[in-house]
Parts: sequence; C-alpha cells; structure tokens
Amino acid sequence: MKKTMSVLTGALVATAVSAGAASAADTLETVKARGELICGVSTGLPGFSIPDEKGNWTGIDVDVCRGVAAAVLGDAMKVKFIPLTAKERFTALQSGEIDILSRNTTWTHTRDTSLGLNFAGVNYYDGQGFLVQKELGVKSALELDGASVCIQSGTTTELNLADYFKLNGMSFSPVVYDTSDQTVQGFAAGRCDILTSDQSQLYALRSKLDDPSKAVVLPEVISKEPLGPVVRQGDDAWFNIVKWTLFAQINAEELGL
Ligand SMILES: N[C@@H](CCC(=O)N[C@@H](CS)C(=O)NCC(=O)O)C(=O)O
Repeated sequence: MKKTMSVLTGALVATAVSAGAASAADTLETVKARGELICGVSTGLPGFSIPDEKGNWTGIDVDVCRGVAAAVLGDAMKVKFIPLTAKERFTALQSGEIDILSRNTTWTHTRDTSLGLNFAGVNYYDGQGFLVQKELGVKSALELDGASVCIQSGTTTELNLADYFKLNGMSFSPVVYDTSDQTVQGFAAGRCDILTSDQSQLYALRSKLDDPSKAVVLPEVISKEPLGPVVRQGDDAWFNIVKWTLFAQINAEELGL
C-alpha cells in the first residue's frame, strides 16, 4: 500500500512541481540538496505522531511527511522528525528549523493570517472535549463549575476553554503544562479534576493512563478543530507540493490503497 501511495503521490506532485518550476521555491531546493525532509511533529501523540522504542515514528501526521518525502525525494523514509511542543511549533517553522509542520495543528483565522504561514489542507476534523475521572460521576460539561482543568499551553484549547466556561457562567482554575505527557501525568496524579484537549487527543491520552476505563470523555464538543499540515507563506511551489500530497493521500485512502 505504501508503495502504491508513493507512486500515486509522486505522479500527482510531479505536475505541481513542474508547474511551479520557474519560481522554484527555496524549500524544495533545500530539501532536494539536503536529501532529507525535516518534519515538525508532536512530542508523542498516539495516532498522530509517536515514536516507538526504536525511534520509528508512526501516525497520520507522520504519513503526511512520508508522502511529501516520497514525492520530492522518491523515498518515504528520508524524513527526520523533530518533536515540538505546541508553544515551539510555529517558531520552528518560521525560523526554517523545519520544512513542514505536521503536528495536530488547528487551522484558525488568526494563525493563517498573522504568522506568515499557510495551512495546506485538513487531515483530521477534530473538536475540543473533556476527559474526567469516572468516580466524579459527572455526565455533562455543564456540571463542571469550579473545576480545576489540566491543559496544554500554546494551544487553541486554552482560549476555547475560557470562552466556554464564560458563556455558561462557570468558573475554572487552569493547571497548565507544556507537553501532553506532563498533562496526562498531572491528570493521573489528581492535580486537576478534568483534562481538556481535542477529542481525538483525549482518547489518545486516555490510552496512556494505567487504567483507561477509569476516565470518560464527556459528550460535549465545544469547538471546531480542523487539523492539517502547515508551511511558510510565500513559497508557492512547496505549498502546492504539500497540498497535493495531502489530497493524493486522502484520495488514496478513499480508494482503499
Ligand atoms: N489542535 C490544537 C491543540 C494541539 C495540541 O498541541 N494538543 C496537545 C494536547 S494533547 C498535544 O498535541 N500535545 C502533544 C505534545 O505535547 O507534543 C492546536 O492546534 O492548538
């Protein structure tokens, strides 16, 4: 399947590259000269980007970078993964430390218009939710007035949380961490009543608990979080390559390749 996808991705993206050849963008040249794609990912989030004990990364965000490497270098394995916290991710892309950011990142108006970056599309439609310890007996997010909330800094999650509690006349105290591992450990150690994040990530984090069955995801989804890969603005050829690699992968998935 991987091979078929690489061929399909390569063929589709070759068109995008040749169409933009006159304004050959720096990133493409840099990646070709280096012989390796540098891809910014999470510090470890099952399903999106996580390394195994041998340092092999897997997940849907990892697949995006493998697809781009297949398209421009002819080898899906020629990728170096750089783990980044939510706070570090945009600076890493702006500064050129990474060629592409593929890290469960929400496409928002502010990020798209003020950071000098472009979102290439959506590879997962998410939405923010809440994880609570079952023993609290809470059935709805509207019962969370006064809760302490484990949350990760530098995310859309922080602002959505404040909006949701304000709108519903509730108060909360934030307990802020930098990485998802710290956040889930804080939750497991009882430093907060609830953990909030994108729903997919709640399930991923719950799977890291000693006994996942002791925590439940509440039914409310309080925001829209379209996640996707990001590149620097002003590099149209590279933008097209990433965008059409993603589209080719989505079509390949639909075709069952
Ligand atoms: N989609 C949201 C949240 C992204 C985010 O960073 N979520 C945390 C919550 S679990 C995460 O992925 N952490 C992984 C890590 O620390 O590397 C955003 O773009 O701001």
